[in-house]
Amino acid sequence: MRSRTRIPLLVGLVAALISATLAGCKGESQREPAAPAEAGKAVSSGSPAVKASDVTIGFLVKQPEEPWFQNEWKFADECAKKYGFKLSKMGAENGEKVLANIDALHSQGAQGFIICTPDVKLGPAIMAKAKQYGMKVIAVDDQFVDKGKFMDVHYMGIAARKIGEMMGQAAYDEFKKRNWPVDETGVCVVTFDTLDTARERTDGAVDVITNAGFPKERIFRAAEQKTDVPGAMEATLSLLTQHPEIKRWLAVSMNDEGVLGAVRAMEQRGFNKDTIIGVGIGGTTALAEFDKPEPTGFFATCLINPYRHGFETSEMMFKWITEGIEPPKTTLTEAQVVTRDTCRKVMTEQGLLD
Ligand code: FCA
Repeated sequence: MRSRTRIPLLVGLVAALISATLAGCKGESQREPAAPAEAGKAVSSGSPAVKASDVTIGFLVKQPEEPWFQNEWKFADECAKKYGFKLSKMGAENGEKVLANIDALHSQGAQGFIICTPDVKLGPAIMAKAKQYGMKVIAVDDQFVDKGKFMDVHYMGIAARKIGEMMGQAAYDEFKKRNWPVDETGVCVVTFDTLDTARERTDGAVDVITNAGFPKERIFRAAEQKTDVPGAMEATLSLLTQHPEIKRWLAVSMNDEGVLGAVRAMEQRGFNKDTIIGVGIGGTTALAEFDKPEPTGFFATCLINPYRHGFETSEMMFKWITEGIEPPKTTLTEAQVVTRDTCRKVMTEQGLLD
């Protein structure tokens, strides 16, 4: 009889002791102040403490061959160097690669990743995997979408509509300056409407141009299958075939690659710097064009900032992991119009060139 009552009592005592010890431990680590994050030193992430050198952050991009993304990586590397964490740069050209790379990041012990997804509809699958592994996520450039709505995921992108309007205004101003006859002119809009940030940019440009009084029926959309130079070129060539009556073209798109593809297609059909006004969004791709000995139809670009999208997102992620500082939910970055004459100077001033 006696022994039967004594065993549960003992078990209860031991259990109480264990839970008191555990509570004590938790209390200890919760009281730890957040140490400033410095290379090699232990930093607190609530619990347990994480050394900067134990931090691994992934940076996945949908088009690693595009200069914009190479620059994001370059500035993310600078951030990794400054703080002493490991940066894992990965191409994420399709859904399969994205998911496989998140698995790989998990095996590397990564605590979080930044991603420009190849398809915004992958958002829910990406977040499910991140949750499974306890990883933090920041979406960059292209915002995740679930059932037609933006997801509530930390995001840094460009102020797409505003910058699109800037692009349209720059093209329209140059058209007015050149005194081109409206009835000889057309606007070629290389579109990628399934991506919100792309549609907002080109819609912004079209709105500004039509609001300025340019006839709607002279604005032509060319849908690209892929947001790169060949994709835009293909779309534009078929548009040009359909409209041989147009003698002068304005060209806009979601990025420099879209406009460059349009300009190359127009050149193939005999247009040149005197009959094309191309205005893009980007900077690095435009600069290579501006650096050519002779001007081309690529007239200007809206310079956006890969330092912010690469360095700052990485810094936000690092501080989130090590100090528990949650980044702002949405960060939208701005642009500035530059031309052949000003692009290199402004990029240098902004620290975007080596
Ligand atoms: C998108 C585009 C890139 C760049 C970025 C800010 O992801 O594909 O070219 O414009 O947004």
